[in-house]
Amino acid sequence: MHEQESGLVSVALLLATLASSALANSAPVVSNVTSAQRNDGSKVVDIRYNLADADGNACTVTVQASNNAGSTWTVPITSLSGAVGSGITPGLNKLITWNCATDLPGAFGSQYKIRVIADDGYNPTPPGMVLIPAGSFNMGDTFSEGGTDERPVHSVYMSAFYMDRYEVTNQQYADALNWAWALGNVITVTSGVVYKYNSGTSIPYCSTTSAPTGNPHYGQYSRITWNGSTFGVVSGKANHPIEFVSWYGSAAYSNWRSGMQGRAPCYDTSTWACNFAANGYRLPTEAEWEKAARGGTPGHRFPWSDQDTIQHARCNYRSSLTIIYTYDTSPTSGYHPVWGVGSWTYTSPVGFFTGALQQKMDWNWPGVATSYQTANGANGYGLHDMTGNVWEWCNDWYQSNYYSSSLGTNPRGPTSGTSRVLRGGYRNGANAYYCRVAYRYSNIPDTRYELSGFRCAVGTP
Ligand SMILES: [Ca+2]
Ligand SMILES: [Ca+2]
Repeated sequence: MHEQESGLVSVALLLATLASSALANSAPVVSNVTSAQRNDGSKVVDIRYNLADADGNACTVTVQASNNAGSTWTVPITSLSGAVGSGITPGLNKLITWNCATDLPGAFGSQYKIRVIADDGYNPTPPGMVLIPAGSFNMGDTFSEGGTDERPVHSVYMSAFYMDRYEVTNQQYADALNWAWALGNVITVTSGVVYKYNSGTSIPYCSTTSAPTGNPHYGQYSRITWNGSTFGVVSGKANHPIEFVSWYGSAAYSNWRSGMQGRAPCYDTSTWACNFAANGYRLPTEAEWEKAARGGTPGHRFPWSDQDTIQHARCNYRSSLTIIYTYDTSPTSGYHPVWGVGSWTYTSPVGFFTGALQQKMDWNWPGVATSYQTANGANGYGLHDMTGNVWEWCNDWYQSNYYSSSLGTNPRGPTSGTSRVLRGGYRNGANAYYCRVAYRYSNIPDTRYELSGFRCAVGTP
């Protein structure tokens, strides 16, 4: 963005922002914005600009005005004609005329600026996602209190990417299963377990409620239903995270979600290689996950930056009963006081920990309390549940000494391995130690135990 100001007293001019950067699309660019007030007594202002769009999209052009040199853009500016509104084709020296005497009768000032914005209709932010800006961060255990695999701390530069604001939910997963089922030859359901089509039982994706109980299927914990033709979700669990999903099932979902939105799939489901150049959904790399989890504020132990301690009010985890971590300052111990009950603890709906006083009648938790005061568990990027609730699969193979040889820019993990990375702790056996953003966990990619879920990322071009 750059700006120019005209020398006129009553109106200045400035310009050119454009908002889109694009995936499979070139963003429009506004340039050479000028504004000049006619000196014929009409008070009409002529606004000129150039509009370019490399792939030729017609744009919707809007104009904003500021009377305080750009601090705010709230001046009414509606009496416009010319190259403004929808269907504006790219070209040079586009002209908008503003009858400012109509919008601003009697106004006079030297701090006016005008901004021209062009939108080619392409939304650069995938639905449900947050842009994690490019930049460097210190990855690893800056407190020197974790496992040796969390060190050495090393600086990593990450390109911008998008990250899901929430863990992928049961409803999202069931919708994608139905989409995949309708395609045919993508998935098979055998004894209540969803497998990759034609893989026998070697590539399990997830279990449904009719899967066998216990290891390795854990059908009793599934919230996905199957009636022989349609997948659904157990009542009340639609906005809870999918769990007991394998790494394969997480990667496959990423492809289905891409297909549902006309994006190119990232995963080759024969080799499970990830094409990072594709514009579709994928699992975050381990470095992307940790950068996102840190919320833009370096050097903290948990996703939030206002404290380096953890409590039940902020996330769904198991507060230490016998092992004492000084940073676990939860006044309640054991399972979460409203999401755990008896010998089991349950997922919380994604984004539950907002700082609101939550009511049992709204959330139907298993605990007996009728209300529960949460604290804000979102981080600086607005991401929720980056610690606790469910473990989150990452794209990378796990290697304990990887940090000693990690690339300094966009590391993508070792080229092979036996286990895939899991991050962020969970709600059952994991105490505060496992909830630290630096903690690294892993499991073999077909496992559905360990209460594992995931969220997706999308790269930027
Ligand atoms: Ca375009
Ligand atoms: Ca989580």
